Amino acid sequence: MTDSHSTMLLMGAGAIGQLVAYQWQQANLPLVTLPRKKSATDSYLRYQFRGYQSNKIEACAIPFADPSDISAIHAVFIAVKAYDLVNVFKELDRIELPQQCPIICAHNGLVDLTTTRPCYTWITTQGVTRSPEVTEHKGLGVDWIDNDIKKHRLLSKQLHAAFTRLEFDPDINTRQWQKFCLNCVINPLTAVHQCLNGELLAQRYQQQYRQLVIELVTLSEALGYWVNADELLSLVESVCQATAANQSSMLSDVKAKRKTEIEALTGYALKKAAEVDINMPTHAALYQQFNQLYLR
Ligand code: KPL
Repeated sequence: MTDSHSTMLLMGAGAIGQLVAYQWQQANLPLVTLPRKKSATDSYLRYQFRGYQSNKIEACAIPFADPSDISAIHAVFIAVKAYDLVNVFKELDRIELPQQCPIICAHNGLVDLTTTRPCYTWITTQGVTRSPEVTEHKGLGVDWIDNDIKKHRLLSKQLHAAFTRLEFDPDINTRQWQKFCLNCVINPLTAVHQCLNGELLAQRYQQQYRQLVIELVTLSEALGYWVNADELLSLVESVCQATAANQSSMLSDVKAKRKTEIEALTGYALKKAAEVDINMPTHAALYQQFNQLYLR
């Protein structure tokens, strides 16, 4: 599947970015990335990766793109936090990436993007953990991508080859909204209570997460998404069970003193609620509590 225009540009090499890079490179597909700092001396971004249930850690490397590589790039995979998206799009303009190049966006949460570039949503339930030493694929999940990506024939073939559990979803917006609702419950709650995902199922948190679910269902209806309260509740509970020993990405960000995705989750839900004149008191209280604890 080699072609002079078959290279993927990866923007964001955090846990999900490295998982994507690892799988793409395992399928022998060409990948480049951009250095985070202009002063990078190495010509590769290096990372250590342990594949799912593998007993070996592999030393992996993604070459940095040089100006002559730009014309070979036929797709971009963006795996940065929601608040960094604007900067990534500026960077794509700066390197003069052609406007028609398809962009896959895999961020948690929602932002109202203003780009005119063709963007395709990617949703994942893969469990990946990252420490300074190694990134590990710990939980085998599923990936979904917007079915419309199929119009890019070569890219679709590459995606099939690299991601064995990838599904092409004709209704990706609904799936993205459901994932958003799920993250709006689990992420801020685990962050303010400083608990693992599984611990949220304790009796003392039940009333709070049920209330968060009910308010999200009201918002969903007002925005035209079909979300059923019982289904969302059982989705929250099953994800807490399946990822019981995991720290949510937001709790990890809080603990590492990194910027969090609270604005792309609770902040976005409250913004949309205000637009359609709906009250979300439990989310508003959680947002306030979160900001009192962590806003710097
Ligand atoms: O996506 C997640 C996250 O941590 O961001 C969940 C589903 C909550 C799993 O940890």
